[in-house]
Amino acid sequence: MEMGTSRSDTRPEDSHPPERFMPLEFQGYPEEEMDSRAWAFYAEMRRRRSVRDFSPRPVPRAVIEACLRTAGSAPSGANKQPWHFVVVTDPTLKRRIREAAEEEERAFYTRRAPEEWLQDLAPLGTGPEKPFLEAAPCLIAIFAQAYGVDGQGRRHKHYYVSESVGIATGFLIAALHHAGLACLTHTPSPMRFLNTILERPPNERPFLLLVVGYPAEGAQVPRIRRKRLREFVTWR
Ligand code: IYR
Repeated sequence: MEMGTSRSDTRPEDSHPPERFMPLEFQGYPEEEMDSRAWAFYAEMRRRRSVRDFSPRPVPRAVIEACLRTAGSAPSGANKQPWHFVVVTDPTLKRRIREAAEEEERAFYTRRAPEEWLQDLAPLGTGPEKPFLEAAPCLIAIFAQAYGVDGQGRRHKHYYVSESVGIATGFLIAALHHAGLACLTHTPSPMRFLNTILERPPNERPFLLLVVGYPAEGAQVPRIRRKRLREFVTWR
């Protein structure tokens, strides 16, 4: 051993493993500013509406990617991030998705849906025709990974998958709206056809199809009523 180098220099506890914790970067605000920020965010979010009538105007890829980064920042069970997003802009793929979705929707509207469900949908004016799946410039198919698969094909567990993917989807919808895009949460059911068309593996289950773009000129949306705060919140 060289002079001046103590034995402890080489002991494992003195080598520096990567630290597991780091200081939180937290941005706090004075209460008045908290209040105005919270109200400003609400004012922006309450303008969001589900849009079914899209302009063909293409959407900037960089904007979609930034919004997807926001989605990918969502909390998830054991930080497994059990989601995959397929961004579809290819007209042929969009047409195939429309055809497959409309087939399921025809079965839904003519046979599968109970009468009560059809009555609940009537005010929204939906039906089996889904022209927006071709008209909109961008579809984002969101997949939930029931389990993970590593490079060697070994499976590992994912936790709270629906909760995690639901939260990431909420982040994405908020980010798209904030960026100045419109979207529709579309759920053809069943939608396993998305695995075939988009070539996704069996551990991934289609969670939601987001239709993304700009509203068509003069787009109309149903008049809806949102519950008042006291109808959906209880303080104890
Ligand atoms: N998936 C069908 C039916 C539908 C179901 C619900 I719940 C909605 O809020 C809207 C539509 C469709 O997309 O038409």
